[in-house]
Amino acid sequence: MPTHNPFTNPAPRGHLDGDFLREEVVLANRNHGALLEALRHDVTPAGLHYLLNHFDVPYVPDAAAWRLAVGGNVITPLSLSVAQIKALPQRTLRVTLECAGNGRGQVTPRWPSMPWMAEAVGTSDWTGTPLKSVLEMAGMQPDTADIAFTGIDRGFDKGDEHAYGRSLTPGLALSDDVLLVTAMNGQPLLPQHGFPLRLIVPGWYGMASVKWLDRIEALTRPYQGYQQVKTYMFKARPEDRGVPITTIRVKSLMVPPGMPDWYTRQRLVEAGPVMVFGRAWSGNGVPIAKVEVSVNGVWSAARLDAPSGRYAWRGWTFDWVATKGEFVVACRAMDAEGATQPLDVPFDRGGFGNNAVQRVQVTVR
Ligand SMILES: Nc1nc2c(c(=O)[nH]1)N[C@H]1C(S)=C(S)[C@@H](COP(=O)(O)O)O[C@H]1N2
Ligand SMILES: [Mo]
Repeated sequence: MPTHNPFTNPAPRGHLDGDFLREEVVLANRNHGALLEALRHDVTPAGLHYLLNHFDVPYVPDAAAWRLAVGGNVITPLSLSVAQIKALPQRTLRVTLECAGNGRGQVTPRWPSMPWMAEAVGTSDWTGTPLKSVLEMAGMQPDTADIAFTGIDRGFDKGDEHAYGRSLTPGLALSDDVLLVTAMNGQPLLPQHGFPLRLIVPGWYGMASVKWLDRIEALTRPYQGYQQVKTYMFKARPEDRGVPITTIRVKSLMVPPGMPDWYTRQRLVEAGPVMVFGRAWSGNGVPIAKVEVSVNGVWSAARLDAPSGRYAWRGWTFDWVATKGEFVVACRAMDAEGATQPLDVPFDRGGFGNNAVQRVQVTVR
């Protein structure tokens, strides 16, 4: 292990309002969001999918040399090439990924980190091998309590040096739908999305879907990696122990109607019939039950498109007859368990899980 750590005493960082810091702007340039108009695509073209990379995107010139180690509390430790993993039965699942920090930039006061507004979401057809097949090949010892997944990307956060890693309980890891993925929308993974191998955990916020995966380790105790226990916790107060962030909260977004002003992104719509289009999704495979649209505070039901997969967002449309004036258009989804989006931004210290309704200011002429 390296001994020298220049970041053990990081510069103090605190909540703030107003102007974005230089550090936030740098993160926003590295980690782009989806363009909201791209919500139109059932499957987000890979180049329009949002990105969240904590450290650097690894350079992997030779995928044939990649090995996934499966070890720890297993009966048979494995070292598998990508070709060996792909030779096992494959599945494709349409999955909506959303970053747990999506909407952080709208929380007040705001935690300085990746300052997402609303755009950290996308849907892909992910192709891979069920994780279960590989875990069964290795054989989990019966006292396995947790399974850790580590990528090759490495760096520091709050003075803690680590490779990006997360864990799943054996129950979830052995479910049919968690995949070891090699392709996104029928193409090899792009470098920034985890080439050559990543995990996809459908129904969970994106942090669980570890990219550049090179090690799986069965543990007899809960995993204590930085990204598992030091962040991705809901906290209202600094002294809170925190509630681990898991599955995606119900949410909807619309394609902002009309045309934008380049700088302010304010919208202009011509009077007359306007079709408002959007998407709605929830976590853990829970279906969307209802979407409503509000025009200046009056809510009406939107029409839902047919579902396109248990873990995929659902399209919706709303016919608005726009008349001259100033309007705030908002949308709100409810899932089949009755969870609905809050009207106000929920406070969380790290700015996680903001699923408040989206509001778009529109001028009709
Ligand atoms: N190895 C590794 N995996 C990772 C991350 C990372 O920084 N390193 N970021 C996670 C987070 S927070 C999210 S939201 C998703 C984003 O996936 P995408 O960039 O392919 O959209 O990847 C997750 N997997
Ligand atoms: Mo994320």
